[in-house]
Amino acid sequence: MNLNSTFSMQQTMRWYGPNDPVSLADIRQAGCAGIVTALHHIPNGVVWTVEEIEKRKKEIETAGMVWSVVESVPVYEAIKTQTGDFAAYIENYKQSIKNLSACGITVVTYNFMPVLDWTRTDLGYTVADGSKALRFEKAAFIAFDLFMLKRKNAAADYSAAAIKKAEERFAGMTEEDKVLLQRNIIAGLPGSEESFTLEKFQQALDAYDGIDADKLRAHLIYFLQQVIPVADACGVKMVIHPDDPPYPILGLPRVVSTAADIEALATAVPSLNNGLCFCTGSFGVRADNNLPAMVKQFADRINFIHLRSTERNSEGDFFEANHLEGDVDMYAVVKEIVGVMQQRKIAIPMRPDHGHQMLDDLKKKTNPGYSAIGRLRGLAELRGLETGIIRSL
Ligand code: DNO
Repeated sequence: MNLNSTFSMQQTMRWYGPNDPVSLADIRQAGCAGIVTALHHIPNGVVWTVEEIEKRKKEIETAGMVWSVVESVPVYEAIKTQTGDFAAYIENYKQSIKNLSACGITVVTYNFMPVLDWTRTDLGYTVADGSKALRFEKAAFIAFDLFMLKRKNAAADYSAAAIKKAEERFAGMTEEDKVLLQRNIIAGLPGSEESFTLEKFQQALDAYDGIDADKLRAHLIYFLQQVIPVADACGVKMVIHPDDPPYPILGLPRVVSTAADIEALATAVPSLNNGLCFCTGSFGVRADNNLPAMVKQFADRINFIHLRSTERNSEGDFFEANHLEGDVDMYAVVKEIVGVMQQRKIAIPMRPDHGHQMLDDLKKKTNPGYSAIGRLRGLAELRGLETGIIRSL
């Protein structure tokens, strides 16, 4: 097999901009050709100007890489609830897409999760080897919902056994544990672009009164009907990131969790620029998501890949495992992706998603999930896996 004629994933890492403790130079040394970033300093809903985009792009290029993917242009909450000035926010969104395209940046990630982006209860869960991982512990999450947020009718969402477990969990928490739990859930993980106090959080939840999954899906489809024609006209691939975790939380609907969800979006807005960010860590939390089959099913729409694994238990908890361990069959997924890239004759950008805090990084202040060394380990393993698959074609 002539390796020059094969397509392999474009290796990238997420970079949070000039304040990220991991520098562009670090990412380059990890072997990356591309950067995944956003203009985090621009408030949600405000247009990204060509000037600001160009400035960031130059910084990346000066460091010897390219700005491969935007993650994310956030979707303003009013667009999800279809309230207030939402039409104006959609116009702003279109303008940002046009401006990105004018600067040659053509893959844009977004999500449609109400209120919260990705959610974890524990940002420093020590695994067997001493490194630290991110974790979602159901009992702690339910304890937050029932006894800290005290959401109305929340108890109706959980089984008696789950409530009992949450009660016990809560009784064992110190005040410090409670503060930390609340902070982990609502103070905003990196990239989520939102941060709340308990009171503001309840108000944000209230904005979804009367919005069930069907309604939220209709709002998402409306958004796509507005934005995808613009993406078509300026050659931008929009990629939606799945829900994390991939099921409804805190009484909020979530509609990007399964193959059926993605299929519904593709049917409603068939353009291939209505694409998918294939995140194995998010989809992989559900045992009923067959990841290699999903890669096959959405082969034409996957234009960005997050590779990460999680390990579930029977209680509904999960933690972020090493990239080649846990419940995701990474070999099967990457093999399928390699096949898709040969068929489509393109290199799809991929980033090692999250990583354990380990070695020297244990002594440093790092963005949860986005420390240098853990991601470097993940990337190195994934690179080796892909090389082995390609060599054996
Ligand atoms: C977490 C990320 C998400 C993702 C957004 C995309 O690590 O994968 O925050 O960037 O959901 O809009």
